[in-house]
Amino acid sequence: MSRLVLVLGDQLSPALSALRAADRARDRVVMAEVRSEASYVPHHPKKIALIFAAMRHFAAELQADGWDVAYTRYDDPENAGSIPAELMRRAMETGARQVLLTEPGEWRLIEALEDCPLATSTLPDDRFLCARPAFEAWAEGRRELRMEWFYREMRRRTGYLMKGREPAGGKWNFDASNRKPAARDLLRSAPMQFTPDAVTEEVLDLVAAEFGENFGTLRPFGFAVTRSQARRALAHFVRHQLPGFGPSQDGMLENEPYLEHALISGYMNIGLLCPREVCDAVQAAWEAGEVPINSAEGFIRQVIGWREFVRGVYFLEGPDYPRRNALNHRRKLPPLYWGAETGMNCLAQVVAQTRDLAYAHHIQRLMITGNFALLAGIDPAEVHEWYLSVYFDAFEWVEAPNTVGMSQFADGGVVGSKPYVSSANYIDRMSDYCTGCRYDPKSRTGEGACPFNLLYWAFMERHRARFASNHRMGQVYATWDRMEPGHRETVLAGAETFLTDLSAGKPV
Ligand code: FAD
Ligand code: DLZ
Ligand code: SF4
Repeated sequence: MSRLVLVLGDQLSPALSALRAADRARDRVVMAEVRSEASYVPHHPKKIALIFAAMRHFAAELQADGWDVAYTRYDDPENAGSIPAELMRRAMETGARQVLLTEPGEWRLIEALEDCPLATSTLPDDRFLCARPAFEAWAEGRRELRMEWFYREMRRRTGYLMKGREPAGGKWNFDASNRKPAARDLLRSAPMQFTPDAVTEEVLDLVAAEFGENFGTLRPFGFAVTRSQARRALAHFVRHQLPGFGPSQDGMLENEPYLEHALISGYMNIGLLCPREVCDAVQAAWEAGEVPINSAEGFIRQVIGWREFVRGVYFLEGPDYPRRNALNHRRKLPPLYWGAETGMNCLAQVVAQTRDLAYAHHIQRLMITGNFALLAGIDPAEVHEWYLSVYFDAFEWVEAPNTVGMSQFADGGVVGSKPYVSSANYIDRMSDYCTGCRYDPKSRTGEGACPFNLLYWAFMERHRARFASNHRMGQVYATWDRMEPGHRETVLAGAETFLTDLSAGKPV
């Protein structure tokens, strides 16, 4: 009897394990645009359009390749509304009793499929460079999981940027030559964008009609929606942007959303590109002398290090991970995250960019929106839902460890050994946001004092019991304790007033 082969919206890879294990002559591929997936959070319209358009193109490619594909469109009157219900409907149609699938990237869907009355055969998702059991073996018996050690192991295992057993260039990490503020450059190349074809235009009309109320601007839409487009975007990045990636990767400039960033996370996360081919392209460019080691290493670390590490943590820590709240933060996410007006220019810029592009680069996510949420004590579950909604690359396996762990320290230190917080000083150094702001990044008291300065010290004081003994934070407490008691009280009172206003919905 034939089987059903499930292909999810983030599994659009011809070499997917479920497709490799299936029989093209007898089995039936099932793909479905469904309400349950499109509305478990209010996804950005561009994200939904990317997924639906890429699904439709991928289904057509499979059909051209001889597969029998049962594809359900969102507006199909027969649409059963969820992945398990669609599988049941297709099983009734064909008489199939067995479903072949590649493990989904989210506990929610793994559990929903476990409850499905059909017999499922689940294969590992081997598009990743570190299989789940390999990560578990690496983590076994370690007191702390630190990305740096995992990364070195991955360099050795994959051979990327290695000279025998030693790292190329003599160092594992070239951050000392990176981490520079970004400079304006009129000749800077942007990521490649694509004109929507008729298939994508039809999806855009559907998304405008069904999800037009969600936060985010749908048009113009320029994402790659096929593997061949995504490969062109990768080649463009390696040639034109990667050489400068290292030095500017932590910089932020107004109206320069991408700088030298690749804009390929979404393509990797839905399967249009696989991380191995991305790293192979970077390695080849470095070997050909087209890319300096600090840029090649900075980029490879994100892909074989952070990307694989956070996935390992997500599955190791279990389904409750996204709901953790180690610092007991309870404040509601303020409306400014959904575009309400704010005088804080850095937040206004990053939120507007997020609304328009469904994209912000790592430091914007970590040190602007994430930093503010942590300092202001926002409930990490609300922060998590926001990040899962608004970015084109957001899937829980990667978003939750970055948000709940790295950014909000709500996992109590699984992903990072100390919270990523900063006062305005860091933002002023790494961006030009402060120049156009009504607040003063140098000031801690008085009317124009930058809220980051007030909240930074209030955060430190609030969590003294937890962080004062952290050897990487001792210096911060020593600086705070050296300040005049009267000055400290003024700063803390200013923070309190600011937070009261924020919670009361007053414009800040
Ligand atoms: P580049 O800066 O060009 O980096 C290259 C690639 O490295 C990325 O494409 C990505 O695949 C990988 N990468 C870099 N940093 C990370 C990281 N910390 N974790 C995993 N992969 C990484 N990334 C997502 O893919 N999905 C998310 O939902 C997501 N949520 C995040 C939430 C927060 C709070 C933070 C701080 C980071 C988050 N990241 C997420 C990581 C990172 O911000 C994005 O991967 C990156 O901005 C994607 O843009 P890019 O392709 O231009 O990346
Ligand atoms: C994110 C998403 C959306 C918006 N829509 C669909 C869909 O209609 N059909 C589908 O198969 N997948 C979709 N996805 C991706 C899934 O949510 C994703 O597979 C799970 O979150 C597991 O990572
Ligand atoms: Fe952001 Fe403060 Fe700088 Fe304004 S002054 S842009 S609020 S860091």
